[in-house]
Amino acid sequence: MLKLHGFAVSNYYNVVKAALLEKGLAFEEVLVYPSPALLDKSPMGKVPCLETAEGAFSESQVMLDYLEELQPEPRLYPADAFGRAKVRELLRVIELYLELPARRLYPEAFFGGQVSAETKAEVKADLAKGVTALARLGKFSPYLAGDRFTYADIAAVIHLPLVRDAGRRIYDEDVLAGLPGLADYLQRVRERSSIQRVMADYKAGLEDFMNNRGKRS
Ligand SMILES: N[C@@H](CCC(=O)N[C@@H](CS)C(=O)NCC(=O)O)C(=O)O
Repeated sequence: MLKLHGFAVSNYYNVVKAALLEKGLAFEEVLVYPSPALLDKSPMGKVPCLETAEGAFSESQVMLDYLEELQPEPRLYPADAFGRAKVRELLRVIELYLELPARRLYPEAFFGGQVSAETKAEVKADLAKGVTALARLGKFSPYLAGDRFTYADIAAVIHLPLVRDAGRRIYDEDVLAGLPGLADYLQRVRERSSIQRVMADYKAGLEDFMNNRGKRS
């Protein structure tokens, strides 16, 4: 059986977990936090990593591709090559130009640390560019890539609220305001049972994550 290593508060872990649930694949969750002990399964020591009968690998977007090949139905990429490229483009934009810049704010936004004024200014400019890119690409009608639910929606519903929350805490403003209709869109996608389950597990895992954070680092 597939084993998903990571923890329920990790947004990248949750993207893959929602994909496994959408695919209806059996999987086991292995609770681990990022650490050098993971290096044999995940070369950066990051989570998630996915363990298969043939071995383990890392990187959530690679896992999404793998799951689509392993179990083509229900399809979470469009059937045509161009449609798939457009969904992958959305996945990259969300990760590289929204989640990764926002991640630089997380130490102060969520963990009681401090982020310099310079970093805050850089991130704000980067996020503005990322939002413009996503506004150009995203259809939000009713789904991010158009009329079908895809992996892009899983990434959006999990990563974007985190980006927005970090922005609110640091700048006291909605950094995603340039994405019209986002609130309704997120509400629509959150109705899916896969996302409900991931959100419930997130809430249940949050206390343990915060309580043990000091002990881990
Ligand atoms: N590009 C990676 C990002 C994974 C990632 O950043 N995971 C975080 C947890 S949400 C992590 O392991 N952080 C620990 C670290 O950066 O060392 C993916 O898509 O899987």
